[in-house]
Amino acid sequence: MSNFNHRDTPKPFNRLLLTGAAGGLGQVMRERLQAHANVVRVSDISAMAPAAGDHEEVVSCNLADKAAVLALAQDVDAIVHLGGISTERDFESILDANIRGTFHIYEAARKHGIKRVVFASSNHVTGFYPQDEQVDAHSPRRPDCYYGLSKAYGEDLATFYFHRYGIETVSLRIGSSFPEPRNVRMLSTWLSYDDLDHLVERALVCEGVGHTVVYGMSDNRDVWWSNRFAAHLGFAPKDSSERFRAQMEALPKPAADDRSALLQGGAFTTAGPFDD
Ligand code: NAI
Ligand code: 15L
Repeated sequence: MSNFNHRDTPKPFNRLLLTGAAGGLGQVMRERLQAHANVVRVSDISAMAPAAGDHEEVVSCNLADKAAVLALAQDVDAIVHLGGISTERDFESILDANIRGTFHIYEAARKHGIKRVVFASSNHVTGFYPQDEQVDAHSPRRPDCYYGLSKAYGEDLATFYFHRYGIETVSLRIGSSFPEPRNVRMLSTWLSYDDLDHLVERALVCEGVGHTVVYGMSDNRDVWWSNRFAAHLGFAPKDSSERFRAQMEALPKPAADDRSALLQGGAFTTAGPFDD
């Protein structure tokens, strides 16, 4: 009988940093990144499960704290940056967690000589396009909220840090990554966890990515986004939202004058304002 198991296979990274590890996608990727690194350093501002053995390091960190993020990224080979506020909020909250936080990640990468970042951007960078228009990585951005603006800024940081310092990034404009779609919109935007895992793996190991922007969606029937400028990643999603169609189409329909039902960003396009 063979003694082979996946821990005997050489891994592409010694140590990976995962931010946002307590979140929905962070919990998924915390487990799945084990396949790519000897050690995964998992971090969040929120409480996390303790380290599972000697192949994990758990570090509590507020992304808004520059010195803490610098220490967090010590001895790391690549960063999967999922941490931050993941929905629309008041600008000041977004400023600290997402705008300052992502800046701190890139500064830490620069100072420690880390050459690859996988950045969880969002479809809300282009959320103000109508649902009947197809967009791609070269389409002018139309952020649909402060949250979408913060992701657009994160993508600009990625471009700057590549041209100035040679740090490569794949920005994942994730659609809707949940166990299942939750509404009709998500029949177009859904990204299964298996396809997310595959996308993150491609984003980590594919060579010569510069700054590549890719939409994170499964092989859904009716999609709004083209990945023609990200073909070099070799991202080939296998799941499809189609098996949920009947269930989603049976849900109550939005009102005919509901503008958010016509726009790609859905409800994010009408969120706020927060301080009137
Ligand atoms: P989530 O909200 O479940 O997880 C985000 C994590 O970031 C949380 O655990 C939170 O505690 C942490 N965080 C927030 N502020 C922080 C701070 N100042 N310092 C340190 N940690 C902080 O979000 P989810 O769904 O897991 O998304 C992960 C990433 O992917 C986010 O950046 C989100 O914007 C992005 N994304 C997710 C999509 C989805 O469908 N799940 C779609 C598009 C983008
Ligand atoms: C996002 O960017 C959010 O983080 C996530 O919670 C979903 O709402 C998703 O977009 C979406 O557009 O469905």
